[in-house]
Amino acid sequence: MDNSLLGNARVAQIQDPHRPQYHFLPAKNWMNDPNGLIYWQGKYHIFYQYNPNGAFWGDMHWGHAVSSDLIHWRDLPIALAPTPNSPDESGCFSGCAVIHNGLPTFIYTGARDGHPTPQTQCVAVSHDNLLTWEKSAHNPVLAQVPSEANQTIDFRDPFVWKADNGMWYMVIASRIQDVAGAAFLYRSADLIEWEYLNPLLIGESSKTGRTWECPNFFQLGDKWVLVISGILSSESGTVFYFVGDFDNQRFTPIRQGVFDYGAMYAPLTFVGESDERLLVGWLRETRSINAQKDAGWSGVQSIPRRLWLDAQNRLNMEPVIQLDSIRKEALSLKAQALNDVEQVLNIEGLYLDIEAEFMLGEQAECGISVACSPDGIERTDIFYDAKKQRLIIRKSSREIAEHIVSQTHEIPHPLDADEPLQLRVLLDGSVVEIIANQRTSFTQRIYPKPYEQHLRLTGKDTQLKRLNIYDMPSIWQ
Ligand code: DQQ
Repeated sequence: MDNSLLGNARVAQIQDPHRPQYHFLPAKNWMNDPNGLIYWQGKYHIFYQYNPNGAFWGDMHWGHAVSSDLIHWRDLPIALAPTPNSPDESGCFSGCAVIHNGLPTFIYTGARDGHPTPQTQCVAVSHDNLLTWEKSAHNPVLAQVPSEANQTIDFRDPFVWKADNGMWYMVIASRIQDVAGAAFLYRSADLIEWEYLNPLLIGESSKTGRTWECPNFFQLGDKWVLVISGILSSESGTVFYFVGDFDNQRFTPIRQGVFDYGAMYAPLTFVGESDERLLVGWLRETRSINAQKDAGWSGVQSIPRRLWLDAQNRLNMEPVIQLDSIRKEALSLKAQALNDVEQVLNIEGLYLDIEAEFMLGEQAECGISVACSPDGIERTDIFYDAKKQRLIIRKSSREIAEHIVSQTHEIPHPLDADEPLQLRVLLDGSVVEIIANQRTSFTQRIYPKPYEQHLRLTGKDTQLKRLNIYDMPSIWQ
């Protein structure tokens, strides 16, 4: 067991302005998907895909940290490591945690390169408060991909829940060869013997990806929600959600949407202390592999978000309220008209929580720009165009070249009649989590230079209702 994470000195981050200071990431090396999230005996546990050998993907272990408040984390020893000559000899891939017979239990994917079924489902149990994990002698508990998949390669990331009838249910992400990404539904009494039921959902390849990963399936109110991560190309993947009805083991979506249009991937949901549905997602790096290796770290987890459905069955979200307790108010602007203004705000920094609300005229264009260089040329704009009903995220930077390169994303964000635009922006070094009206999410990664960062406020045909900006401390001090 690698104990190097214990008592780590999380000091180096101060010298690295791109390293987030209030989002969770390990002291060093590579992290991707959140795994096995669970609230257990008064504590939140996060496990995560972790490579102990460096800041690059490979040799997947499960890292582990614990928290009382979902904000401050304490590192614990690695929880799962590949076992030679076993179903997970090439890696312990993603999975979830449940409590079975009173014991914390992982259901995860074992990877075995070169094997006819290289991805199989495995079980591990903890007898010591989630610190060490004993792999089941029955592993793999599920090896066979349903024949209708017409492939035996992609079959991973089990998500398990207990139904009211006392049975365990599981969805596994996969694909149907030459068709699209798919999620398969299973049932079990003991987490060991699994019965295949039917596809829970089959996507459309051009819209939601040719392979699905990391499914989540859970009830919110009287509806059910499926969240999946869809591989759209070798470079891009997007998190989608479906809302619908679940009867007789069949899921019928009535609405679908994009959960995050940017760098978030492979989120995992779980149930919090007050039975609320929470979600944590991996915020991928968008800089080169060499830059990640040079930094010595790669991958961040989002601030946990609480989920609910609004009256139109749109999936709504907000950062957990616990985040408010570490904020320090830095600037607050009162209501005012914004007519063709771009105002430099009297605040600097890369570690902020921003809340803004705007009433929009028909011609309104408004928003805030973060991480602006003093001359205003390098910047990340988070704007809204009322005519287009779109959020416009534009990054202008020297990240990839000596000259300024701009990247623009336009995201549909229709507002209801008379609905103000609300923006929540969590800026944390290289992380920009943007949530508009608690339902449209875009995660941007930025690696700005130089490091004197300003904020700007822009508005045309707009009434600013409020702008509150908070300084955010390091969670590691
Ligand atoms: N990451 C894991 C897989 C999962 C993928 C491997 C999604 O289990 O499908 O590190 O990012």
